[in-house]
Order: sequence, then structure tokens, then C-alpha cells
Amino acid sequence: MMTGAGTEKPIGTLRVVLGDQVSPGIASLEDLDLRYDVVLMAEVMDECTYVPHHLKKIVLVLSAMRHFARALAARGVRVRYVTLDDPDNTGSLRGEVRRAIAALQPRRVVATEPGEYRVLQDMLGWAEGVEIRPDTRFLCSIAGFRRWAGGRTGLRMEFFYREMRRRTGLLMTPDNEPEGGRWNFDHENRKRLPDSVAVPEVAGFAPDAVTLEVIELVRRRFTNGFGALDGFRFPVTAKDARAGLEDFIAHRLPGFGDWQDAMHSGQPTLFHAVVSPALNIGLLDPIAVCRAVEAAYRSAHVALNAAEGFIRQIIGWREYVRGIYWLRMPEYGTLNALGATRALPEFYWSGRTDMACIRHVVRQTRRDAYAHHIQRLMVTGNFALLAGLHPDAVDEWYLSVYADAYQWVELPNTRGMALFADGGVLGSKPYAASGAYINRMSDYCRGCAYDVKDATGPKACPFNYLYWDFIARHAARFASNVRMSMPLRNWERMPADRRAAIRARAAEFLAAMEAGTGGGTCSTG
Ligand code: FAD
Ligand code: DLZ
Ligand code: SF4
Repeated sequence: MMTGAGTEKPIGTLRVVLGDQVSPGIASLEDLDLRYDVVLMAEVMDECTYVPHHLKKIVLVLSAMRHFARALAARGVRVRYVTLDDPDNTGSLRGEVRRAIAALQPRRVVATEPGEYRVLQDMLGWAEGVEIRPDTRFLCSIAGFRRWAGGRTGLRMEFFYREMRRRTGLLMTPDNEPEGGRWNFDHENRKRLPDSVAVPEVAGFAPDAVTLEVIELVRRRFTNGFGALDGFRFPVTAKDARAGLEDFIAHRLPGFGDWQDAMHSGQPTLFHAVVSPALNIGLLDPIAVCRAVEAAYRSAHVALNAAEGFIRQIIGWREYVRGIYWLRMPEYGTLNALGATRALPEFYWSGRTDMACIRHVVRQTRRDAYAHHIQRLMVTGNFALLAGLHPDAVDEWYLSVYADAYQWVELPNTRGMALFADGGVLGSKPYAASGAYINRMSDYCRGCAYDVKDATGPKACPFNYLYWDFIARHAARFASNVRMSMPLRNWERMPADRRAAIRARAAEFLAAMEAGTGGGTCSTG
């Protein structure tokens, strides 16, 4: 399907735009010549199935692509848009680029670097001399990160973040000092949510005719897909994404700092922005997002700990994990420093588990294609770490189930931050925690079949004995890590019979989990 001004003219440049590149300023469109150039966008089965994506993620990407193509065509751009149902669709990006080249005979092909190593390898083979431009939507280029990393022994996010603050001037004083005299207000951002605090709802966007058509397409073509298709409310245009951001800044940003780490069974989004699905496909510009948040602080709408906490996630963590990904791929995707081998239990997909925390997070994930950071890190991620689940399986799960998942951001967060499979590139110690942490930061334990205060009895919380078992299993590795000295000491000081009981409970649980006969799998079906 060709849309836009006349299709009969000779073609200058074929400009390829991927599903997560729906930004008007994307590098491949920079020098677009309306007279001669054609933009290629293709819905392809390969990209819809390389992992079992949540159905809402497929809708998000395809609908945003269709809206973006229409907006380009309205500007007079010639767009070659291939739908998933096109009978000639080859099913792959490479196939569609080659088909377009054969049909249009362009003088050259231009693309923007993709978000996944897998796609970059493919892109290099699309056509002879394909020009791949840096993705300028990120504040730090891949080459810039490599320069920053070069010669450093440790690549801690905090130092990268400070440099990004200086470079952007965000939350800096005229003397180039951090606003408030400190770089980081994290220790003020760890409050449990009291029952009395009302959480504002996230603005949702009712599907328009284009999205409804895509929902029907996805319903028809992905019959056994993961997750609920009903209730799709993500923004699919830049205009709606900006409205979603404004809603966050007005209503939830004031509470973002204080309750950043809190979890609640009745409040899936709490004070989080829920901007990552739009941000990662290019409907929002990261620096514009941060400037809007900074303006909210400067106008005294929000406190510094909220603004700083949020901006750090975007110019710090988001840019940093992308830098690590491209610095260390492809070997980063194979790392397994802790030698984890277990298969992913079925309850990661179904939510059928007696562990209330995991049940809540998985069910929410199935319904919304969203979970906030602490749910991802300290519930499903923490369990995977403690239970020794294989990083490949865990990676595939995270890449599948969230609407914001692309490997550049998913992989370092999963393999590095959650699983410590990179041996400490991203974090100086594993984010391992017992049930006490989950109990402190959530209300999940109130409705759980297990007892969060118990580590050895028949109803003991699995996170408790799995935590100590994890410490014991990896004691030799962590002996030289000062940040692990306290749990190691506590483990060694425990009476021998208690240590034996804990390890026996853990072994029993893990064996039952692997056999599918228990180990957290729901006893009530
Ligand atoms: P908020 O909490 O409101 O934060 C605002 C923004 O900051 C986010 O939208 C995101 O762009 C950025 N951000 C926050 N934390 C991180 C981080 N650790 N890394 C990168 N950016 C961050 N994020 C993804 O975008 N895609 C993923 O596939 C993804 N996978 C993850 C897997 C695991 C195991 C973990 C622990 C985290 C993962 N994250 C991922 C990071 C984080 O959980 C999400 O960015 C966040 O939950 C998105 O929700 P939000 O927009 O409400 O975020
Ligand atoms: C995620 C996704 C999906 C589901 N479908 C498409 C598609 O049909 N066409 C397309 O160009 N891109 C799609 N994407 C996004 C790509 O997977 C993404 O561009 C790569 O993973 C690189 O980040
Ligand atoms: Fe999760 Fe343990 Fe609390 Fe149950 S008791 S919700 S398993 S932390």
C-alpha cells in the first residue's frame, strides 16, 4: 500500500522506519526530500513473534506505526506501508526492504540504528551500502558512552548520571552545582504506601478506529498470544502520549519520590509515570519529558526528591543501560555469572501460584502489559535470582510480557540488575531480598498462603529460605564483596541446625517447582 503524494516519480532514497522509531525527528528522515524519497514501514510476522509478545504490545506498536504513517502521508510524504495482512508480505524486515528495492529501485537505503543487536545484524545485510544512522533520540550516543566507559575500571551509573546532569544542565544551579546541594535523594524515596493515601488514576486513551482495527487484526492472527487484549488504553500518537505525560506531572509526580519503591495489590501503577511504552517507541522525547518535570519543580509544583528521582531514571538509568547494552553485546546476552540453570516455572505465565506477591504481579502483567520497577526487580526478578532460573528464560519472559520491552533496555535490567548474571557490571551486589523486604514495601503478604515471618515451617515464606539458600550457595563468590559481608556473617552465625533446616526447605521447594508438583505452584488450581 502506498500513501501520500504521487507514486509514479523516480525514487531517490528509501527510508526505513521501524516500529519503535515513530518519531518525526528520527535520523533516517532528517534530510527527507518530499519529491523523490519513499518511507518504508512494514508490519512483519518475524517482529511480532521473535518472542511471544503480550498482545497489547503488538497492538501498541502496529497502531502507532499506522498513525505515524498517516501523519507522514498528511505532510505529503510518500509512504510504502505494508500491513500484516498484505498477501505479498514476506514476513521479515529484510524481505520487505528487498521487495521495496526491487519495486522502487532507489538510489540508496537509509535506516536508523535499531534497539536490538539481532536487528542490527540483520540490517547490515538488507542492501549493499545501507546507511545506518545513530539514533539521536538518546542523549548519549553509543560512541559517546564508549568514550565515557573507556579506561574506567567500574562503570557505576551514578557517575554517568552526574555527567549527564552537567551536560544537560537539568536540575543544576547557575554555578553548575546540583540543585539542593546533592545529586541523589534516593534514601527519601523508600516509603511504604499507607492505606490512607489516595492514588490518582492513570489517564487512559480509548482506542480510535485505527486502533480498533489493529485490535481485531491481533485477535485474529495471534489466537494463543500472551496477555489480555481487552482494555487497551496506551497512547498511540505523540499528542496522546504528551497528554499522558501531563497527567502524570499534574497528579502523580508529586508522590513519585516518596513512594517510588512501594507496591500495593490494589494499585498497579501507584505514582509511576507509565510513559515507557510511549517513550520507547518514540512518541515522547526523553529530554522534553525531563524539561517538563524540571519545570514542575521550578514552579514549586513538586519537591526536589520527586523531580530528581524521576529525571535520574531517564537521563541516568535509561541512557546508562542502553550504553552498557551496546558496549557489551553480543556477549552480554550470554552471561550467566551465577551458573543459574533452572527452567522458568509455568506460574510466570499463568500466575497460578500460592505466592501472593508473584500472583499479583503476574496477573497484573497479563492484564496490563505493565508492572513498575520494584515489582519487576524485587518480586519476579528477585524470585528468579533466588531460585536460580536460567537468565535466557528470564530474559525471554521480560522481553515478551511488557509493552515497553526492547532488548537494549530489557537485557541489562534483567541479566544485569535483577539476576546479577553479568557478575557485577551494572550493580555492585545482587538485589537479593527475603520476604521481609516485600512485606515492608507492600501489602501482598497480608493475603498470602505463606507466613512471611517464618523461614523453616510448613507455611514458611519461600523467599525467606530461598534467600538464605542463595547466600549459602554463593558464599565463596561473595566472600570478597564488602557489600555482601553482613548477610554472609548473619548466615554463618546462624545455628547449624537452623541452617540445615533452611537448606532442606529450599531444596524441597526447588525440586517440587522443577517437577511441577508444588514449589509455589498453586495448590488450589
Ligand atoms: P517510572 O518509574 O515512572 O520511571 C520513568 C521512566 O524512567 C521510565 O518510563 C523509564 O523510561 C525510565 N526508567 C526507570 N527505571 C529504568 C531502568 N531501570 N532502566 C531503564 N529505564 C528506566 N524498562 C523498559 O523501558 N523496558 C523494559 O523492557 C524493562 N525491563 C525491565 C526488566 C527488569 C527485570 C527490571 C528490573 C526493570 C526493567 N525496566 C524496563 C525498567 C523499569 O522497570 C521500567 O522502565 C519502568 O517500570 C517503566 O514504567 P514507568 O514508565 O511507569 O516508569
Ligand atoms: C515490537 C515490534 C512488533 C511487534 N512489530 C513490528 C513490526 O511489525 N514492524 C516493525 O518494523 N517493528 C516491529 N516491532 C519493533 C521491532 O521489533 C524493533 O524495531 C526491534 O526490536 C528493534 O528495536
Ligand atoms: Fe510473597 Fe512471601 Fe509475602 Fe507470600 S509471604 S506475599 S510469598 S513475600
